[in-house]
Amino acid sequence: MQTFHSEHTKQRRALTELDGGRLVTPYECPERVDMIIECVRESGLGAVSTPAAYGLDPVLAVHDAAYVRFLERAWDDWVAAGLAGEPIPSIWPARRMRGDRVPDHIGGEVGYYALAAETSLCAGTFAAAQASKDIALSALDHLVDTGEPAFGLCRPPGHHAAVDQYGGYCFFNNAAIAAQRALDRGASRVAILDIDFHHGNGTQDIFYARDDVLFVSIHGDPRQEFPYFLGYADETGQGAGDGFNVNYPLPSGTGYPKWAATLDHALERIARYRADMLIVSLGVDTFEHDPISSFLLKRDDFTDCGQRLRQADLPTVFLMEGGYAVADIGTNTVNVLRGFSRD
Ligand code: SS9
Ligand code: ZN
Repeated sequence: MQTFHSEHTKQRRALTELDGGRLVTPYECPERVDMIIECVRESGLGAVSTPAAYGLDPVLAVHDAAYVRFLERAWDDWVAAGLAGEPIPSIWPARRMRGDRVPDHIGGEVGYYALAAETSLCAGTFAAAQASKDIALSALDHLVDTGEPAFGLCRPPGHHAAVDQYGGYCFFNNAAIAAQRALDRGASRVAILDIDFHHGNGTQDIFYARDDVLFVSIHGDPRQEFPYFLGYADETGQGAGDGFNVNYPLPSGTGYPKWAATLDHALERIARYRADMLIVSLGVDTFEHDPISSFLLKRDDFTDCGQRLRQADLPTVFLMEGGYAVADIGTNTVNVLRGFSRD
């Protein structure tokens, strides 16, 4: 399996994350990529390639243009406004306020475009987000061109990014951008399986009214876990998309037997859809020692997960999402990929 990787993803190095009531060093850090690429190289998984540059058109195919322009200038505007520290929203268009006005001041704009406050912006965020989607697109093109599976070592992750909102460490929705390109290149039914610990609210949002992308997510129950306000089982899609959104919320403390049985259900749903391509939003924050999550998967469980994914027998692209136990992130990620590749 070929891996796509870029050092430019490390241009995002925010100094702050709002964690509970304090500012901490972000969990979503550049070292995550170093750990994963080191394990990929040691594992003999396959070649490591640099992504091609695709520009912003594939981003604009799923995201709002004003949102993309905001991300490009937000850091400079924050600094120019004389604000200290890193951009963090302090007010939103919450219920009973107006959500149809974008203010002119950066302090209001961050509230308009952020869905959560933990994700500080920084100087390199836009460049890293661009590298991340280029990785996703290159992995997708590799699959379409060769028929061989690929791993996109995306960072920052993407699945929380909605049409016009960032948050949960995500800016561009890499899986959605890749899915749209797959359709543009001739696929007719794309399945996105999101196995990150957190619900992929952004991916769900982007495809909620569509039947050409099936979105299936297994995640911590939003009653107890981020993003709290989406990811419930009764969210099944709307309009033409009715029936093409499937959420499997699971309680804190879920271990591998129950998680794997749920994965099998998810794969049955994908098989019934007769998907012609599978995009896996691969988060390994389901790990038992992840610092911000509450599932109990062990290192070897990730290998078994990869083997089950292989049983789906679909052209597959893996795109990196979360995983914050940095010391183990490489092992856990490569275990999935090797489990998938093993005959
Ligand atoms: C940590 C709360 C983190 C955001 C989680 C985003 C995960 C992205 N105090 N909340 S995969
Ligand atoms: Zn996550």
